[in-house]
Amino acid sequence: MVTDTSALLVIDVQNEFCPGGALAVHDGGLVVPRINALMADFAAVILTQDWHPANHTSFASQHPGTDPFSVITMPYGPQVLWPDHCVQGSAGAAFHPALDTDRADLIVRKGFRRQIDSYSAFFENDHATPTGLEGYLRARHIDEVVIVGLALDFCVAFSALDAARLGFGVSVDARACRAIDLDGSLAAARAGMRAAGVALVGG
Ligand code: VGL
Ligand code: ZN
Repeated sequence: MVTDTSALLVIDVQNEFCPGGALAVHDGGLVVPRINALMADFAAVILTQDWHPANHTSFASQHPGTDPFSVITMPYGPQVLWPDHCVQGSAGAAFHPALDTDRADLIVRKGFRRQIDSYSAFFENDHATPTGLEGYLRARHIDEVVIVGLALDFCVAFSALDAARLGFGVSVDARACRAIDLDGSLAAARAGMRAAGVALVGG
């Protein structure tokens, strides 16, 4: 449901997650027209941007002998090692050229600390270090978020779980999301979101 106190949260619709990017999500770019159309229905539109230093510890390239998509243990828990992606200021880190960024009230950058990854728009991967988005939403009296973007089974799901934990009403419009689907991660993300009370719309 869309009300004065609803925000649209658009997760990581960046070139890197679209065909041609280093961490391309199948059909990633297809979410853009739907997301642009949804923006008109919301009191607030917030974009997130994955934004890593070139030597970010989530990159397999920083751990000699490891392969992309393997998992290591970091002080804050398990961490998937990714191909280098969304390096600050790079073309891959830019928003998809067709995304209507003019409509955004706020852009949240995340993953900028070398030693910790940040999938969620609310907290880094220690589930404790805040990005500041919660305070922004509360200051604007937002109590409900609709989440869309890339990737459904990582940054969208982590954001949805955190939003639910913080007490926001949360829905995810799966028609405006696409997944990486690494080793069953999509099924696990869907189950986790449902268990947390997230409304999964359109699939
Ligand atoms: C993402 C992996 C690494 C995402 C970001 O946006 O889902 N996934 N960094
Ligand atoms: Zn990343």
